[in-house]
Amino acid sequence: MGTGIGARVARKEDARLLSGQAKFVRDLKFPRLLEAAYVRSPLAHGRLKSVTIPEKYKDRVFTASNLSDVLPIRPESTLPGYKASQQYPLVKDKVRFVGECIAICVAPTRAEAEDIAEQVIVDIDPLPPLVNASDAKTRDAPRLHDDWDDNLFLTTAFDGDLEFAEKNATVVIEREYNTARQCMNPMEGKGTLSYWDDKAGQLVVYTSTQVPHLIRTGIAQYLQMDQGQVRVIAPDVGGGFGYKCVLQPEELSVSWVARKLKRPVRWVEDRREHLVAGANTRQHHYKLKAYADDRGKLLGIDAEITVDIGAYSVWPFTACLEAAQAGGNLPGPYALEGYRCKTYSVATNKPGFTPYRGVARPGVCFAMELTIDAIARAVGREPADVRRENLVPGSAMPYTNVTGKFYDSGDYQHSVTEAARAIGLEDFRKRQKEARTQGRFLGLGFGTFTEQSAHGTKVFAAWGLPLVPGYEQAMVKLTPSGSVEVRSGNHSFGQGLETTIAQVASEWLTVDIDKINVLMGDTGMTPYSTGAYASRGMVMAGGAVSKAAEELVKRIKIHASHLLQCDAKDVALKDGKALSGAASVDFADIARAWYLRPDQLDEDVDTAGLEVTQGYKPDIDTGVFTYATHAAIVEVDPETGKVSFEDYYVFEDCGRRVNPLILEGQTYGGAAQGIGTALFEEVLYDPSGQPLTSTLADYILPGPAELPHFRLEHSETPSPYTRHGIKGVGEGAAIAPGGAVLNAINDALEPLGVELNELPATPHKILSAIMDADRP
Ligand code: MCN
Ligand code: SMO
Repeated sequence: MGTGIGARVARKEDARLLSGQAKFVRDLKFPRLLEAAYVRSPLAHGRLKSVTIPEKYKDRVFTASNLSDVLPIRPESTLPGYKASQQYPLVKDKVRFVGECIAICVAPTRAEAEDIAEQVIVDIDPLPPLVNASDAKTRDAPRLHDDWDDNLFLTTAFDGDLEFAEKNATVVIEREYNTARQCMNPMEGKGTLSYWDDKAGQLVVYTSTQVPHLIRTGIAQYLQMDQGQVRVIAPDVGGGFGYKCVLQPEELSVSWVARKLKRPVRWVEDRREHLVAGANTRQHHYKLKAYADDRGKLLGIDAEITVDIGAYSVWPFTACLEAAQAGGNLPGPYALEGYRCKTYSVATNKPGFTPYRGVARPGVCFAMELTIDAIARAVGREPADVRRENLVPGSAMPYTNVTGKFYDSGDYQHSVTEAARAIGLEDFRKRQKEARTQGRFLGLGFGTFTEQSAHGTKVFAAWGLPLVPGYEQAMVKLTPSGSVEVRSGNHSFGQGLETTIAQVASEWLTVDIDKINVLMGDTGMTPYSTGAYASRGMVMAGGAVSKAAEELVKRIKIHASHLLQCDAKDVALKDGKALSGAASVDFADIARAWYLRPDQLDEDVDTAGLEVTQGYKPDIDTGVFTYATHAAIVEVDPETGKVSFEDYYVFEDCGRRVNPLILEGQTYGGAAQGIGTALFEEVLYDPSGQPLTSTLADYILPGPAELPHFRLEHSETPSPYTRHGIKGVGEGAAIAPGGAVLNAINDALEPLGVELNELPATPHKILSAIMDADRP
């Protein structure tokens, strides 16, 4: 195996990331660099009447009137009934959330730029703010977008048949569920540095992004430039989580000023800017009715999902992605026949919704998993059993579910069995009983989900997004000194792709990953890729590297056969050498012959060379499905509302694992974020739309002390449809904790008659629920 697929090797990138050698946007040094600060809207909703700039700063401050040649960001969707929003990178006429950019100010230092920003006076006529989706949805609510006839980006309906369920159900569960608005808080905030390169005739944009090639398209489109005039480089990126897979308005205004002034300009988001203007994800409301028989077998679900989108659609993923995914994924891993679902994507005076690790599924998994437990309580059975009996059985794979999802492989029921075993279900029930007699409240909760990954063209098209392809290209080459170089237009921003695509190349080329140089994230020197999101990087970029490396192996063998005087089919590769019997040549010899000593090769040499670019797409267009069950044991303190973890176990299957060590990190990190979603994180607004959580003292992230010791096991069911049987997994672990942890809390507090149906379960909410339940 060496350092190939399946090897548990440390990450290549850690040498620089852990020693302070990494270069983030903030670390770049350029002569004559100007730093940018923004004048941001102090109000949630209003008409911008004027922006007054002190005379001496006229050439340092730019507003929408300067950027008149920049088109507004107007993400398009092909979904019927979708309404597009228009977002000018600097507000032109109407502010729609607190923190929206009104003017960009530049100076040699950020502090000076901020001082200038403070002296710019904005005059805004306030309009009534729409802070809640439920208010914004009403007929007579004021309009956020003047040319719309309501505040709905989109409504969708899935009209399945519930007749059988309604007739035969002995148990009907009705619930409302809420998930909170969140921000993603990558360690490194967003940041962009742009300059005009006269020699190349290009605008060069360094930006902290997951999707460099997409950002080039976006910048060219909205600045009305040819794509050949734009080069986007993603340097080291300190986490993305979805926040960095969309075009940010700042990327446009910084680039415009850099081109205008012919000077490098940089903006680096600070934490307050992130918490205010990046407060943009996960806020769902569910109204759900579930039908089941007396054993808890699900017969049907009737759901209404409202997503509080905020003011604008993001480019390119639009306001539609969340609701389209929510409606399609609510049935999740369950074999459900009757399904009806309506979704509403509502415009409100908050920042626009961005995909966040798991996209919609943390919400739907929460709603579904709490419903399963509510059914189990209603029929008096063990939730693990009810869950298992409702899951798609392994014998039914591949399985097409009620919303048309094609589950390619796996055994979902087995994941519950394993989780129940590992968490010690039977023993726990005894301990729980005993603890109750001592006034202690222990609870156990499960969360099971599927994670669609590496979706194909068709899947994105069905979500209204035809510009996202289900394929990818990569280049693999031998350099003149015989070392291996991999080039991918995808990017590595914490999830480890830099190492794992090297492992894929290592698998074919038998060269240690330390000797494989991986170049990523620069549109100027990599094949086109839409980037890493939707857990597509490993399958897509890994698949493309695999195909290119396979072809390179063929070519290496042909050239080696000339040097070894044998038939190409008798050449084998081992440890970076080509062997034929006892004779061998190094890759260095082969590369030298090709690049520097062509006289050593045959006259009819194959001119295809030692640089290979290949494209790849999985054998199906519907994505491949990873799955997992999370199990949590908690203790709830009824006096303080504090939740502590006794145990947390994850059983996961993401097909063939490329790097088990990285996967552990992915799972622990994702689950930590999910526990933030479950217990702590919540963006709050006052009735005028002012954010109340604009520092990390108000917006609570979990730290090591709040997290459990995670235990993790994998099974490996290779996907029959991808190279090496790999499935994507980067988002997965963030999906289940909301459901698993709240089920555990509700299990713990059952004797008090408490059932919490809202995220996050803060101590305050837990105490209020206990008090409400106590009330006679
Ligand atoms: N992997 C593996 N074997 C597999 C599948 C994946 O070893 N069978 C490993 C690979 O190291 C790969 C990583 O897991 O680099 C994630 O792979 P994949 O599921 O293909 O996801 P992407 O490369 O497309 O990464 C994006 C994904 C998403 S969508 C979010 S959101 C997220 C996530 O990854 N953001 C992250 N994980 C993150 N991890 C960190 N540290 N930072 C982020 O911003
Ligand atoms: S939210 Mo991940 O970048 O798909």
